[in-house]
Order: sequence, then C-alpha cells, then structure tokens
Amino acid sequence: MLNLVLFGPPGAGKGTQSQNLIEKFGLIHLSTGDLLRGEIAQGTELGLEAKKLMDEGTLVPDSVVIGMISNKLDANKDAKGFIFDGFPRTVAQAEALDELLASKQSAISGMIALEVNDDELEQRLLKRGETSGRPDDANPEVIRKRIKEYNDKTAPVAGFYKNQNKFTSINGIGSIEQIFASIVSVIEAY
Ligand code: B4P
Repeated sequence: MLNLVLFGPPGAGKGTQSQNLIEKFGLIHLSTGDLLRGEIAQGTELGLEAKKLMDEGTLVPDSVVIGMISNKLDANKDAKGFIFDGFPRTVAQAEALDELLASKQSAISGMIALEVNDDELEQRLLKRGETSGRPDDANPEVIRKRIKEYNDKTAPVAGFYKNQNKFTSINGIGSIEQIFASIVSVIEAY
C-alpha cells in the first residue's frame, strides 16, 4: 500500500500536485481542507464551527480533522493507498494517523515536503483569491496568519517523519510539471 503525506505551507501546491498523483498512482485523495469546505457548503454544525476558524486563518481542532480522516479510512477499505493533503498539520494529528493506519495493518510510506518561500506563497494565494471565492485567500493579513500557524504548529510535523526516516524535501518553485516529476521520482524510490 502506498500512503503518501504531501506537506508544505499554505499555497505550496499540495492540492495541485495531488490531482496529478491520484491519476498516476490510483490513490484516494484525502484533503482535510476540501473535506472541511464540503462541510461548510452543506451547512453542517461542524462546517459552521470550522468556517469561523478557517476564515481567520486558524487551524481547526485536532479532534475534528482526526474524526473526518478516520471516517474516510473506514469508508475506503479496499483502497490501493492514500494521499494525505493538508493532514497531518500538528504532531498530535501525525500520532493519531500512525495509530489509525496501524489498526489497519498499514503505515505511512513517506512524507514529501514542498519548499516555497513566503513571498511566493503570498502571491500565489492572493492570485487564487481573485477567482476562488475562498475568504482565506483574499486577505494578506489572513494569509500571513496561515503562514504563522504553519511555522508554529505544522512545521514540527516534519521532525516527526524525519525521526522515522520517512522525510524528503523538494523544491516547490518551478513549473507544475517539473515539480510533479520530482515527486514521482521520490515515490518510485520507495
Ligand atoms: P487547505 O485547503 O489545506 O489549503 P492550502 O494550504 O491553501 O493549500 P495547498 O498547499 O493545497 O495549495 P494549492 O495547491 O491549492 O487549508 C485551508 C484551511 O483549512 C487551513 O488554513 C485550516 O484552517 C483548515 N485545515 C485544513 N486541514 C487542516 C488540518 N489538518 N488541521 C487543522 N485545520 C485544517 O496551491 C495554491 C495556489 O498556488 C493555487 O492557486 C495553484 O494554482 C498555485 N500553484 C500551485 N503550484 C504552483 C506552481 N508550481 N507555480 C505557480 N503557482 C502554483
């Protein structure tokens, strides 16, 4: 089973690269950002709670996202593998993911981190904000808050996978095709 964590700051290209990877490797795409936006679109209680936090650039509580991922793993028992996009975003989420996979006799194959500097991230997200309708992309202050949340709470997750010898970092600046080729060569070496 191939279980990949695609990692990086907001706007690094995790969602963009996931779309290409699911086609090539036949994996199930689990994006906690997309799952949360789905809850918001359906107007669920969980969605209402998440919307306030997401609109201000703050992470949603661990228990909420861990519960969503657990449900999706249960619903896809026959999957060839998963791409985790935007999850885990805290060390507590990474620990919970290891436990969930172990209970299914599985494990993370590796984490691939996309390295992109803050100026480029801000430009990409503001550009997407012109058309995406995402409130968290439209405002430079919220974008900076998301990058700060990443540095404070999410960056330490890299250390969690480094300790397991499962961490690879690649340059996330360049054409989408070039970056995709770099990711594929890492996966093929697993
Ligand atoms: P996410 O939806 O995960 O969003 P993201 O970090 O903005 O996305 P990504 O890195 O996937 O960027 P993309 O490819 O789209 O999270 C949103 C919010 O949800 C969080 O702030 C948080 O509140 C909440 N949340 C989600 N998961 C959570 C969790 N596990 N725990 C707690 N809270 C959670 O790329 C961005 C833009 O760049 C696109 O417009 C794209 O076209 C462009 N781009 C991509 N690659 C490029 C390239 N090579 N060159 C130029 N542009 C490029």
